[in-house]
Amino acid sequence: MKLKRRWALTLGIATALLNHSAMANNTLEEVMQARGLTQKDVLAAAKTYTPTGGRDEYLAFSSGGQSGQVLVYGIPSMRILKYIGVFTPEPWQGYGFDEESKAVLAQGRVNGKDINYGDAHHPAASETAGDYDGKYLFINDKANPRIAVIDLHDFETKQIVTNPLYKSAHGGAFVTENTEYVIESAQYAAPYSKDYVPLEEFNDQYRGGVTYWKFNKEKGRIEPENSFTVELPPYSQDLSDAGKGPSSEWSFTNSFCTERYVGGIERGRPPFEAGCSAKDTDFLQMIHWKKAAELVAAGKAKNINGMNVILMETAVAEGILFLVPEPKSPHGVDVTPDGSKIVINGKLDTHVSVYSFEKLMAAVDAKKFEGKDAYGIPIIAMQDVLHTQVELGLGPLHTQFDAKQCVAYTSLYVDSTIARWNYCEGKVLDKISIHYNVGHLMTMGGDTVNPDGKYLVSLNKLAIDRFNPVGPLHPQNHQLIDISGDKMELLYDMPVPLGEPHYVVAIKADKLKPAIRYQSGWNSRTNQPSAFKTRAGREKIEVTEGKVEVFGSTIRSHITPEIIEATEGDEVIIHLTNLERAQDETHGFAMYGQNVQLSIEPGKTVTTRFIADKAGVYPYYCTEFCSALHLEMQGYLLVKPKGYQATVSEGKAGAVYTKAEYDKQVATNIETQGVIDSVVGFITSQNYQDFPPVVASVEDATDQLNFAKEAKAKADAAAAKGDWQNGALWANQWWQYQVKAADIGLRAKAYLQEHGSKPVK
Ligand code: CUK
Ligand code: CUA
Repeated sequence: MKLKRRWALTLGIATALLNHSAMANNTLEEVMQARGLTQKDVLAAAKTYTPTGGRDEYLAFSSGGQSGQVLVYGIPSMRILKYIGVFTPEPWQGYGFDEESKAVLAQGRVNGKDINYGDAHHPAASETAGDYDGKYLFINDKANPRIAVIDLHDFETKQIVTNPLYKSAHGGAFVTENTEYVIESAQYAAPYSKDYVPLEEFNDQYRGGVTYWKFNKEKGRIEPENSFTVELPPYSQDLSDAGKGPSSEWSFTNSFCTERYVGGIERGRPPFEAGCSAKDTDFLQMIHWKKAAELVAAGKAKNINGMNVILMETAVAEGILFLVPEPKSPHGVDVTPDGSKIVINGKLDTHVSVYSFEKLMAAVDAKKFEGKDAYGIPIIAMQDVLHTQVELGLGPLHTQFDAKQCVAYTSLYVDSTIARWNYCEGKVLDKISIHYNVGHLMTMGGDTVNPDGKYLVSLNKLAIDRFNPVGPLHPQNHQLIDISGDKMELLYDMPVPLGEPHYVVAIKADKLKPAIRYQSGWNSRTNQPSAFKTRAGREKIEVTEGKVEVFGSTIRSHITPEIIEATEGDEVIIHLTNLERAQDETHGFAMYGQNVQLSIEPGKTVTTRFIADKAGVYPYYCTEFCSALHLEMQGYLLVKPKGYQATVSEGKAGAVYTKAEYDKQVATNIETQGVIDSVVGFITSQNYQDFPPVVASVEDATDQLNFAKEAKAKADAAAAKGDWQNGALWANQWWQYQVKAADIGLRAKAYLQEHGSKPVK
């Protein structure tokens, strides 16, 4: 509907411009009237509409909330481009179905248990010098304290690390200025040990913390052995942010429930929510991570559950950990682009508080503290470091920044508004209503040293009446807002039908360099050549006692092998390599009754493994409509009962062919060859070498034509012997290869025509 509407609008705009009375029944005015659109609506449509083949300026990477996935969409079109399976199996991508990706998910086991979801909150884009470099994305799982690494070269999850200390983790993922570390802080305090510890020992045995996961940029992997945690009191750590510029060696983490209140109405105690917001202030926890890393290197950390831990005692003695009171139950903590200020959003306060990093350092240097907490951590007085406090409205949650100097945007959850304000001068500039109850908000590059401004996305918790009703569970609503002018303007509502996204980051599209194929025979999860890769014509099946191992391939429109035989109880292992080079020629592989669903992108090698524990017939086929003969891309796994003796001879299967059918097929093939010759003639008459996708297609088509030649030779040989059965079958196979070659060739031809190829002399 949306697309149609937009087409109609564009047609309307074009018509109005050209003033074509011949198209009078489709003028912009008429469409606007028929659909009840205002001028403002049409302007908003024109600002977001992206014509066919058009590209977005930004790619947004949104948390998929409880779906444990990441969503990718374009800005300003708000078109969804991809879901990336992260903490959760995702069948389309074969994620959690092939052995290679199962190995990634297995890294996320908690106490040996598979966890099949994640509560994804905060994606973070890798940075170089404080700006997105478009290489990696990280995201946390709050429920099962984990961090995942996604490679933006192929938009796949490569690694999951599980925090061995925490039982939940909210304040991640946030990266330091050069992605030296990925920050993950705890949330609900719990003992570091896996043992039972009674709640009565909360103050002494329960702990929080901030973990700094060391990231190896060259390898694209987190190194747990080089990572460390700074132990914190059992305050509920909330959001974090890494410093920038002058503050880049520090990180900041909010907290709530510094009352250390333990609820339990079952025990006759007032509930958590009452006891956890009793005090007027909670604590901002600031950590000198650079110095903390030096302490770890100097052997001052203790190994707990395999993690380097700097105990609070050490952190205090070494002067790397400080507390600053902040208005009660704060939520987001956001460092300004220049790194000079820290904005604290007070969930239960109508103000945002802006702390000065310079003042913080002055207090640290002068050792000017107003006291210590129960764990001996020095407390810096709020009034000593406050730059300003600004009254914005009810429920300020998160802040992001504009390209314009000193301009920030803060989400107001209770008020359902977004405030634009000046954090240098401490004044409100503009407000816009959103629908409804915004959590995070995001401006383009809004958490980097170099925000672009331009657009703002409001991640609304409730959608209530915005969309067609779809039952009691509503989608979330991401609202796109134009922030380029003096007044913020709402442009678009995008329903998000997949969990509750918490945060999203938008990377300028030209910073991303995604691949279109893998090197042939690639294990994408380890980023290495697969030990199980197969080249064309080298496919094989190895049968050993109790095991059938297939080294197969897929290429339009054929799965090799077409028949796999096993005996009941055998372990069946199937490795498949997609031999295609052409863009977007992914093949799938699904099999009846075995929970097998693979996605094999060009060049990829994947493996499935299962026990054929029941005798029977198991058809398999390709699940991507890859060519005109996609439906014929099929085969059978035949699982024979133990000790099975054949009673039917092979020859009885299928139809019987005659000379007439052989002749008819050959005539068809000659005609088809005519079509191929004309396509090849066109392509080679053009400067096709200048178009890499076409070069790849030509290679693929040449392969198919070579296969066709081999099949033709077999057909000829059979015919020469008067064997019309095999003659007709091989003639048909020859035609199959021709069809594939023609299909690839026609796409290449279309590509050249669309991309303005030129004749070569
Ligand atoms: S949290 Cu969800 S709205 Cu996890 Cu960053 Cu604030
Ligand atoms: Cu391959 Cu359909």
